[in-house]
Amino acid sequence: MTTVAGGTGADYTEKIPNNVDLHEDRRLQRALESWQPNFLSWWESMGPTLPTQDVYLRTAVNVGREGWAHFDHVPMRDYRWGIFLAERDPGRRIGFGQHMGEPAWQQVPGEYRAELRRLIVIQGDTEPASVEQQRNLGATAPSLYDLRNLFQVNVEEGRHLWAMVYLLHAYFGRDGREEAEELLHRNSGSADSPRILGAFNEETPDWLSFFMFTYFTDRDGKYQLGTLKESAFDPLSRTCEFMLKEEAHHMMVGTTGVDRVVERTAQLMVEHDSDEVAARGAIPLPMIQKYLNFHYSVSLDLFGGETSTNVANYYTAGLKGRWSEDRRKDDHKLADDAYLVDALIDAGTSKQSIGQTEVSALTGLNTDLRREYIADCQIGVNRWNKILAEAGLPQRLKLPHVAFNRKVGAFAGIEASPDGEILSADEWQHRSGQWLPTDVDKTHVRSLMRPVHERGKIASWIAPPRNGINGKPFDYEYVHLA
Ligand code: BYC
Repeated sequence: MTTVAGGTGADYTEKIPNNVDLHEDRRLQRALESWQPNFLSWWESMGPTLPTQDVYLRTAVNVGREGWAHFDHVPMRDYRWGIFLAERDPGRRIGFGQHMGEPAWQQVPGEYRAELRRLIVIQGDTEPASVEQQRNLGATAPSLYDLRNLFQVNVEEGRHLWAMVYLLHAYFGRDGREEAEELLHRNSGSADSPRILGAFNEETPDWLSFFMFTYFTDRDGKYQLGTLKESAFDPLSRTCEFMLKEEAHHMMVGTTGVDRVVERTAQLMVEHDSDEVAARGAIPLPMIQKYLNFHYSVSLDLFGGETSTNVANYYTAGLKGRWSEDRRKDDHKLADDAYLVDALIDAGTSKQSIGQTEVSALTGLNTDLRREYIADCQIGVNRWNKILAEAGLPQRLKLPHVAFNRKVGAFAGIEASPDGEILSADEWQHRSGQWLPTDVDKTHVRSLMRPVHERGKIASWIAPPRNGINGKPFDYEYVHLA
């Protein structure tokens, strides 16, 4: 059956590709049809600013193991933002919490409605936020390959917004529809109606920030989606499972993006036997370290407090699990377990120190997830250090201490150095410029951001990628500019 929406003449059965039998639910279809133009006008006004004819994009067309994605040059406005849930396992049972062993929920239980809606709204809010943060980057892309990757990330974040909006519309009635509208009204960095989580109100003004963001902040997305994939609410679980597939590309953009910046810097350092690469059009290692410090610490905040009753309740109720829940060798209820979390010991006294304290395992679950994330972040740092080692350089990059530059959780009230030394406000004021990007650093990085929109060419501050996209060479015409 083909449904044609009044007025626009758009064929929505075609326009909203889906594997949820949308055409069988006219009420839902109409609700999403009326949200779609609002989404498109948000995309026009808050999405990528660089005018393009078309972009070589991957579009999700199915969820199967083979051939879920289709590559083609498409005008971005015509990208087919679809609704895809991983296939349903009819026998799926809840894997943790007080409902463990019961069949997964196909509807939202009344008693958990508010919490589930809140989790979905927070997740949904981050997706358009990142598109807003990245909207001006096209104008300074270091190559057509990078430009295409930026746009790929952007359209997929748009699709992830669709995924959450589908859940809100399909399962939360009128307040779900209202929340879906609000997702388009809040804006990154807005004074009146900012995005919900801190990191999504920061600027992404240059490509080093973009690569750090896709490495560190998108990786929070990977871990949060990983916990929501465990959810007892099956539609949420299935949508997150499929989102994780797309997320892998965003991780790749971040990891290889930073690889290539480090590689270029290392090349010039070796070539000129000097650390002073700024004048040679590259980004000095200490500056890379400062950007890393900033994006990592801001992303650590996205895991919430070291101890949290919210997360304990989410877990017990079955709404949000742990990373790799099924591989954990415990009772998956944790009611009697304890866990060591990072903490400020003797806070507010002269003996104040950074250490650990034992709490109930349930309230420590944000720390548990943060630690999984930190271990994963370290893998990237090891990669970058391998590039430096292979270039014969002694310098190394490093993740700062978990207490460094935190605005949320146990360390929000103190200042700590990247080595975990507690500092007075004065010392912090005096020394933070050694660890976080200063105006001088930002000005240098921005000065390098001159667009290279010519096929096969690349900016001075970054090495070309080792591989192109979908088997295409680096000098492929990934984007046709308008
Ligand atoms: N900024 O109990 P607490 C992604 C609030 S990224 C501002 O310690 P909880 C993506 C918190 O809401 C993944 N506020 O923490 C990446 C609470 O407020 P109320 C996004 C913050 O609730 C790149 C209060 O502080 N998905 O997908 O256990 C590109 C006390 O919180 C922040 C999710 O996050 C902050 N950083 O955990 C595109 C999953 N942190 O209740 C996409 C859904 C905490 O006092 N969200 N607060 O009003 C959650 O699971 C949890 O809400 C959080 C916080 C992990 C965010």
